[in-house]
Amino acid sequence: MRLFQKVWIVITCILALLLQTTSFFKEKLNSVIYERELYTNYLSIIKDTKQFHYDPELKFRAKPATNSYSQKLLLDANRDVITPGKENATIVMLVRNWELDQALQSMRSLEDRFNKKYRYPWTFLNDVPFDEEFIEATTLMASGTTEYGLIPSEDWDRPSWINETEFEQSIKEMTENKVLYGDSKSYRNMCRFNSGFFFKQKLLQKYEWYFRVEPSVEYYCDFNYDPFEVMRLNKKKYGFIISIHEYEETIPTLYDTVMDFIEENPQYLHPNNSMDFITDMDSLSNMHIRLDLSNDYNLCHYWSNFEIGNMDFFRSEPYQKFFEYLDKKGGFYYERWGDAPVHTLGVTLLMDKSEIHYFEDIGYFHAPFGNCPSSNALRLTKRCVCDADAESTIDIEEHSCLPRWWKVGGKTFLKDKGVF
Ligand SMILES: Nc1nc2c(ncn2[C@@H]2O[C@H](COP(=O)(O)OP(=O)(O)OP(=O)(O)O)[C@@H](O)[C@H]2O)c(=O)[nH]1
Ligand SMILES: [Mg+2]
Repeated sequence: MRLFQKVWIVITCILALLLQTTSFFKEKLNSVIYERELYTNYLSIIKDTKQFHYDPELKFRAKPATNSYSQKLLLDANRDVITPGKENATIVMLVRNWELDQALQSMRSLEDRFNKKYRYPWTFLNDVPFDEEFIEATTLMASGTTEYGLIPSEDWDRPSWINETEFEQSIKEMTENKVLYGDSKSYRNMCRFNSGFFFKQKLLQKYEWYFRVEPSVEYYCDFNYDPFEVMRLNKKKYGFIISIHEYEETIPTLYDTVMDFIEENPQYLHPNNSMDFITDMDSLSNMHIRLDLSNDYNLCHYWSNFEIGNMDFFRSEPYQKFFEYLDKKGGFYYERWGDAPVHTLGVTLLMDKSEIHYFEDIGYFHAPFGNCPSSNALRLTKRCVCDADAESTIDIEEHSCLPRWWKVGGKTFLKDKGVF
């Protein structure tokens, strides 16, 4: 190759390189200019907004007939700030290994909506040992620490005083009658465990407060506060979201057994109990279902798949005696007593009515029902993703006992106590 050819190739290469570098810098410059423009635009929008005195508090200010939970908006100015929760509390999930995906789904939802800012510890309970896969995935999903407890057989399995023939007969009859979970032996263990043993587990001894979570549930809204702290500050001991009617065929003798207990132990009946909530039979505007009931119990119960509560109540003498009495009657096995009506009857009769709290503002779904805050202001400020008018939103549907709770417990919210 001649010299001038070589020089020509070198010059061409340099020119190509220069051209490429220039267009690279030009692109860079353009994008900087574009970003600058966006920023200037953004500033001018903010400035305009200020000129119009935009004030979300004014826009959403409480209306005379509001049922909003709080006078102040629960806007979260420090959405990403972590201030670890200071309450003596844990989030509890009773769960099976094969429910890992569903457990992770619930965890992700609760972490995003609440716990990632507080990092409360999670406690997982199981009647068989958790496997490695479950432990690894849930540990990584949790923002707080995690602990895994194996439930002792005496807290889970059918006790020795249960008559096997009578038990098998009940299973057979309930299966024939297509009673929900009537054919399941393990479901009965689970209900008995949740009624009288979860708060006795070794891992839970160090805690006062618990937040019960089930697999496959969803939390529709940001919490924007620590519910454990709110419960403590307001002297609450039991918090619920959904209240519905129980299937009567699962608890034919539960109410009468509870009444026998109260008759024999009148000292345990709280003077300010909420008996009216479970015996009120008035027809309310939302009640179109006919309840052919065999006793005074209207079947209303707090749906226990969501609970935020104080375990000291369940550990107290009145509840302990109450549970032991029920347990000895065997209805967890001869019938199919659920932990929801058992907790409800205990809370209703043994707890001060003022210590029960309805969490109106926590959006929640456990198939097939949910709660979506009815206040538009709440839904917006708490970034809810739910439809307050959906069929699954149970609060004023006919199956819901909430209007009865409002009637008995009063339709008052924390704002009335000046907490927020
Ligand atoms: N470890 C363990 N957990 C159980 C068992 N049965 C149920 N659970 C858990 O107990 C809770 C309640 O059980 P679910 O099956 O959700 O009962 P449910 O809420 O009445 O009914 P669905 O949610 O409609 O199925 C859930 O957290 C389950 O994961 C069991 O045999 N072993
Ligand atoms: Mg469930």
